[in-house]
Amino acid sequence: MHKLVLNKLVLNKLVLHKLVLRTLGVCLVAGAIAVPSVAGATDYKAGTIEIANPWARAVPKGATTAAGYVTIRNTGTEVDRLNDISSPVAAKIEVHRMTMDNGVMRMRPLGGALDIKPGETVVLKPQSLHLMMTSLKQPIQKGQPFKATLVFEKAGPVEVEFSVEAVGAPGPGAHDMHNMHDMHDMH
Ligand SMILES: [Cu+2]
Repeated sequence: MHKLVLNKLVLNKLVLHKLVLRTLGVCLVAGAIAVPSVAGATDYKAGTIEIANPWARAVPKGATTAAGYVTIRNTGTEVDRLNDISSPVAAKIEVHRMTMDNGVMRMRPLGGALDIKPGETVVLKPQSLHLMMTSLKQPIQKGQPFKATLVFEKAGPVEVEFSVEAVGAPGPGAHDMHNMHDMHDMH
């Protein structure tokens, strides 16, 4: 019963998401549900910047884009800025923002660097800020982590490893929604 209700919700969101993206002609990201988990944190530290939970969603075969998520905390007293992200898996990675616009979910590049203010924790998560990897150079497959480098204005470059969760996974280490893939193929 619980599962049925959840599946229906997910399906609705997938349909909406795809329709919107198709209409706008922007990049396609695997369907999203908004229940991120904080389990299985892997922490990195550089200067006053702390990075936790880098993870990405696996994408179906042939997909050219994928979304990644990460939590960034600034424990310092000055603003820092995420200036660049790169990874061997994608030609380009940018920060995207997802917003509700008249009841329609849209996403677009942040347009400029991502600021992390003193004492602030910026959470990139499904249906919110995310890392958009485009022109994938290799498949993003469940259980096959990949490396990426986040370059901060003050903290400098930080190499992190992204875990890869199932297609449509709500968060890192969340229980496997084994039927998501089939549902994704339905439309
Ligand atoms: Cu995006």
